[in-house]
Amino acid sequence: GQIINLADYRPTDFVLERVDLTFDLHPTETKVEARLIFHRREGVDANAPLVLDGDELVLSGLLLDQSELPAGQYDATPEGLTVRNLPESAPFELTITTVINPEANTQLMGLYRTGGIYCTQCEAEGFRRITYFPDRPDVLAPYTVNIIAEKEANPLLLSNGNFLGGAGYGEGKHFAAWFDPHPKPSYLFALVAGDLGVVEDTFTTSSGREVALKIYVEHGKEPRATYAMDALKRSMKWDEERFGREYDLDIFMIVAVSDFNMGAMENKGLNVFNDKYVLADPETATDADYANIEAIIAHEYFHNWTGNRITCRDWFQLCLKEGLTVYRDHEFSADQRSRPVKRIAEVRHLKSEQFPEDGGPLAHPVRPTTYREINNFYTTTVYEKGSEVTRMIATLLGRDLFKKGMDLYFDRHDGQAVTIEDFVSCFEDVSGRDLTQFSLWYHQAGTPLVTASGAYDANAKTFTLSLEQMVPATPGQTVKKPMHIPLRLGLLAEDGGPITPASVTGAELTDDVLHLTKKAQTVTFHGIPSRPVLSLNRSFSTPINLQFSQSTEDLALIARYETDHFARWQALIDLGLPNLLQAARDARQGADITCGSAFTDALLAAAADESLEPAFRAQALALPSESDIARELGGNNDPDAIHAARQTIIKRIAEAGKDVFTVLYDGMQTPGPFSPDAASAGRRALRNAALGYLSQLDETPARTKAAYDAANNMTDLSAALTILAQRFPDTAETAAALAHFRDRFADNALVIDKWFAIQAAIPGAVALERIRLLMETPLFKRTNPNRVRSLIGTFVFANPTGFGRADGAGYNFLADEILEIDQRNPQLAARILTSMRSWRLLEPVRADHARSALTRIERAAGLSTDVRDIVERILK
Ligand code: BAL
Ligand code: ZN
Repeated sequence: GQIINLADYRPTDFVLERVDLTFDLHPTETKVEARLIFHRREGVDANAPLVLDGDELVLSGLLLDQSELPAGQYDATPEGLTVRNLPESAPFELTITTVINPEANTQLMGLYRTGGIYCTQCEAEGFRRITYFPDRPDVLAPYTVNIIAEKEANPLLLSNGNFLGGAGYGEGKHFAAWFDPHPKPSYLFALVAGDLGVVEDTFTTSSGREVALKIYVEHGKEPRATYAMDALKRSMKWDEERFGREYDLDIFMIVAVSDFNMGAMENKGLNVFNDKYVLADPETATDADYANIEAIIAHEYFHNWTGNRITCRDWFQLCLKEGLTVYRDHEFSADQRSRPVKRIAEVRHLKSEQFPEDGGPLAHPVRPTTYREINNFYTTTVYEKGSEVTRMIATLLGRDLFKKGMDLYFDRHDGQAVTIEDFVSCFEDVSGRDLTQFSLWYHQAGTPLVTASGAYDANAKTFTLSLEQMVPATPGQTVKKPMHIPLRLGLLAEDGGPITPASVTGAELTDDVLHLTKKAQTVTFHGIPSRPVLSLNRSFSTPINLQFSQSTEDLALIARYETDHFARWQALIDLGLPNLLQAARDARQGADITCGSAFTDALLAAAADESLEPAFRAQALALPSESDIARELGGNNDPDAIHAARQTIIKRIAEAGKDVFTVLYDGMQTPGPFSPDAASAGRRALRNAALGYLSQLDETPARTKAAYDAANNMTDLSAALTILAQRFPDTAETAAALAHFRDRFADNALVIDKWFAIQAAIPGAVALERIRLLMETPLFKRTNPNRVRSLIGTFVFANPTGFGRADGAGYNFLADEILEIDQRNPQLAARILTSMRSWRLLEPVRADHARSALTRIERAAGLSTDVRDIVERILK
């Protein structure tokens, strides 16, 4: 794996006009014939050869305009095909034959087999594992695909675009032909063949065209695909209404498969999904599963315009489609559900996953300029921070101009492969605003730190806000420039009502958006009748760390009266976090742990406040995780001390809130048949949060076991089982519930994933032994990425005391597993290894163990580029 640099980008020497593929499918010997029509790009040297990408390929035939080539005219290796002496300007046809082995493809990139069906994954560079090809996103062409396969085993033959026709093919085979008229890059190619059940529906677009909708799942699972179908139809409608985007083929298909590296893939007209994000029914799916399905169905569908119709010029531009499409799916979910609750969940995720990435050795800009393995850049920075940057453009421009800018983007670039600069220009052109400084959000890595302080002058009736920004150094970027930071804010009077300043000097303020553009800036609000309480970074308008000392009284006031409910939640976190941090420091020193009553009072008031949505109250009751606390502590971290501290504070909250939690647990029932709607989900979340606190006061598992026995849906069942496992791990009741759960759902892989994950998260040093035993059970399947993620992934990402035990055994286990998984599936191994990204924040003894384990991985023979790239960056 050599390093690829953005600065080296240049277009291909040859233009690809058309692609005609024929697959003769066979589990171990699939023949692929690719007929590619090229012409030399104008101005390109007449001697320049055609160079195509390959990965583990063997060439078994090559024709130029239907004639054999002399051996000297080409070179083929597993990694590439070079053809010389090609026509100077006339188009020519290259016919390339390769034979590939789908059964042996354990990387799950290219064409592979899962659950007896053929399926593909080509993003980012999987197509080159199928045939030699200019496998890069700026090479767009229409595709015709012919699929030949044994009819009985593969009644279904699918590819992108519209169905052309099919027929028998003799010897028990049949064939089907598909044509995709929309020029596309190879990463959007897909093929699926096999025997699957289907859920069908139709959607009539705004201009009156009828689109056939099909979701393919394993036979017998059709009833579990109806929610996904509903989400798809809502997505199609929403994209028409909100962004004016209509679907453009006669058919839209989704195929659910059980072995998949990613969540899902937006192949043109033929999305392939990890079945985890398609299948749901009340008995087997949690409310979180339903919400994820809705979001990911929408996300992949929205890619049809942001990604497929307009794609990326090169992989450095990945955020062009991903950041934008995440923003679009966030907006969709916010419209379908509760906007503030959705925003809280997004920010929680951003802070837990992206902030540690941005603050550690894997930090990279949203639009990087260099990479060694593109698979390692499908990160929360590209996706979630990329979405935040898009959101900030919308904040800076306002809703109408943002819409205009998007319209211009769709008009101007439809059918093209473009860059972030092209995207940003559209918003500059519609608004007249210079976004040069703002664009640093794409180019500078690291989470900016904004320090704020305020002073009220009663005589002058002014409130002065001093702001300073600092962008921390990140790998490869030591010197940073000040950014354009849009801070939403509000001023509250002592009674909680809003204060509107007469005027503002020192910064641009548009509506409630303050523009921080300098390293240090002093802003004065005039005409302020009494000391205001400042609510800063409303709705998390900008993804920063904010240092702003506010009194507990001011925070409590915000928590109680802010009209922005996100800000209320943030104030509760800001009240609680200092207690958690101090408790962790005290626990490390062996000192007593205390917790201020201002925090517990405010938290319990919110929990009991019936004017607030239950889902919001549940979010308030969910304290920052142990990893969140570790990140905020920022160094010398001892997972055991953090765990002890957090548990003690949870217990204090439970004691102070016993009555509140009892009322919630008894009263927050969801009567009637199960419904996955957001309001019902919120009630379940709040009731289960109450149960979690009550269990802290219980001496025995009786109450939680009763909740487990009474549960009539997966949300309540898995919540009760989680509480049993966490709070009462070594009891007969927990053992019985775990066994019951396993036996009841033994034939449902997605639920068994939950069974593994719940056990993998049980804290304490004995966790590792539990993991090893679970790996011995017949239910553990190394070949299935979901299973590996549910057991090993949960252990290393979500069990800080078990994984980070003081003797380093957890880190050693990880090293063994990474080396093992890497043999089969490098992408999965590299992803799991990122769990070590914050190892330098550990206290010295653990940090030493972590370094040894990482060094062992680094020195191992035969590492994939994926793992080598991550381990070297983490150790640097
Ligand atoms: N393009 C990879 C999967 C996704 O982000 O939709
Ligand atoms: Zn995406």
